[in-house]
Amino acid sequence: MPRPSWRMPLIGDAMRLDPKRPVQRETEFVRELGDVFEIDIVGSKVIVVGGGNAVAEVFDESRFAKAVVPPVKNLRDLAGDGLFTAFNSEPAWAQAHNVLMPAFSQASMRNYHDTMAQCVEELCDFWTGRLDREPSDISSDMNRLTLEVIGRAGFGYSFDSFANERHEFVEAMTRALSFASRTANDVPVLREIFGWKALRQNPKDIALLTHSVDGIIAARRGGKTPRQDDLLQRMLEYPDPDTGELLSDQSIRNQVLTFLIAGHETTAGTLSFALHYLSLNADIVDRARAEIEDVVGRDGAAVQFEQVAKLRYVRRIVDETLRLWPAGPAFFRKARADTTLSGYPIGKGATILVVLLALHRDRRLWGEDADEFDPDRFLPAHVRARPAHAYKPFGVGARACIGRQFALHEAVLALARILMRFDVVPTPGYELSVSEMLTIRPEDLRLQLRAR
Ligand code: MNH
Repeated sequence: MPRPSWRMPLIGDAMRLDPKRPVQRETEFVRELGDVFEIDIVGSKVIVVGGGNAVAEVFDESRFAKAVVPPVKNLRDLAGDGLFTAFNSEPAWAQAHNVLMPAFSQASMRNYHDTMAQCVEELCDFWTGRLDREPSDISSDMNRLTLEVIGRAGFGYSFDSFANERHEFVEAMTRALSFASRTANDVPVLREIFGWKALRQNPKDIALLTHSVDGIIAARRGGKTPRQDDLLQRMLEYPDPDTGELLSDQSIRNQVLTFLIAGHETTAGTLSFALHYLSLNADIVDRARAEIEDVVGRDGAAVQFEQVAKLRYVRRIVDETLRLWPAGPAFFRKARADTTLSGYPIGKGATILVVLLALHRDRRLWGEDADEFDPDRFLPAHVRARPAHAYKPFGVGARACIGRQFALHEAVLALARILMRFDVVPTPGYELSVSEMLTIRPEDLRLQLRAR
């Protein structure tokens, strides 16, 4: 199997990887080394897959499954056996999956729609109050929005994101995520030497996060916050149909932490990238607005639940954004048994990293203009003409994203409303650079919002 050149004793390829932008570095390796190759991070070997038929093989659930390895495994200190970080065999996964799946169906989005719409209005009002100031820090504002949405729609809890400049919960979460992400493919000895401050801070952050979440749960249990038909209520009241058991307190805490982490950074990154492209493409904005006027009307009316599904072009903007910059840019799989991959023999349990960032720009699947932003790639006829494995921003198999409908509904609604209320003006000369912290986001993206 191919591998990067200049591999060193003991530390393997660690020096050739980029701890700050690991997935973007691996994407460069795909260009250099091909669809399948191996990297060695201080003795642990990872097979990297970035395109071609190897991807279709690895997506086959009968031969491969999700692997919980670092950096995802590092998050277990925080979210334990919560849905995202559970090992496939852990009973808490199946139980929580059974209880929560119905709460994430398309129809269930009706329950969250008004809360989502309310949060989007608050974002727009927040921007309106600052129109004369310097351009907005888009990633940070999108984080406010998505955290507020998952907090309120999921658990009836507000972070007061549009009132607070800083929130200790958000800061602790950001540090904890960055800790889990940074310690992924660096050299352990150097981490002890240079990372001592973060090593001491991390347990404190985890304690604060856990404590806050326990507070949210206790408030609902004790009737201090109103009962509403949301994710939290479901976890407190609905037994797993298979076992007849309610989720344990520990499991509910892990799920709440999981949703706060998995449910906000990803959607925020997606919205930020989408606004970046919209700021640069007036023709795409015009087409989106024509559709929005058609579906919603032009009198500034609120977007209704049923209208979101009709905003097909806005949805294609989201789809295309998730192609170029899949918010979760890579995920891990493992071989269920001794097998072969692209003809190479691999052992049972071998770890495989699927690099979506590379797959989603594979010229053989997307053409020579694969780096261009073009929502029409997601016209139904074009989607049908591509193989199913070409596009997997929400992962594959039993462990694929449970929040897909939630994220798509929120993203389409937010973009529609933003385009109704504002012109999105780029900062001249801005060059997109992308930072990674398990998820990806545009770095220092600033846009001017002008009221229409
Ligand atoms: Mn989400 C799993 C991408 C939004 C909750 N999510 C995954 C996986 C990908 C993913 C990829 C699979 C990872 C793996 O195989 O290891 N998720 C996204 C993207 C967005 C997103 C690109 C937004 C855009 N996710 C959301 C939202 C929520 C959420 C919103 C919750 C409200 N995601 C999850 C959970 C899992 C997951 C929970 C783990 C599911 C499981 O393993 O059962």
